Amino acid sequence: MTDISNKIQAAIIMGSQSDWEIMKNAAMVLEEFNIPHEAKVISAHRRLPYLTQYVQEASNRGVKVFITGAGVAAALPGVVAAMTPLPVLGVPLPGKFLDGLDALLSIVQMPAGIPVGTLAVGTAGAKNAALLAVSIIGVSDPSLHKKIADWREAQVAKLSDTPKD
Ligand code: RP5
Repeated sequence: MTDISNKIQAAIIMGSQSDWEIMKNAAMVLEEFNIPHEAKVISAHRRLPYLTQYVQEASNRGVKVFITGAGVAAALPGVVAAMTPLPVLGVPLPGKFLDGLDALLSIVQMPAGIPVGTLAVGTAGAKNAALLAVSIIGVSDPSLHKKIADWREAQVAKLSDTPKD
């Protein structure tokens, strides 16, 4: 996926290639807002040393927010949050048996002290994680802040109060 420059502002990490179908929705939103970003598949339980190295290096490259997605036991978001004081957003992904309730509880129930900002299960969560990342980056970027405000207004402008078939 996109690696616009070596200096990224948002990093998407997912636990498995099988997560990409949903997590690419986060990447699409970041692209819409022209946020330099990249996406990586790095499992916390399969490749912990590489995950540690990547989070450190991404922080040194100027990343401002991590978007993490994982299914089932879903340790990845909490592990990333343990490695950095930067904001970490977590997207629970549906697995084969519990439709993502397992991942939701794994990610949302972080003990006090190491937070993960947990979004909805699945595609809505992936999109909202990226929108929240844009808002976070926009706190120190007035033009981006205005862009997301305008984007929201445009969303509302599309609404109709007349039901259609
Ligand atoms: C998690 O296990 C991943 O985030 C993925 O959602 C789930 C299944 O992974 P695979 O067995 O498809 O690689 O760690």
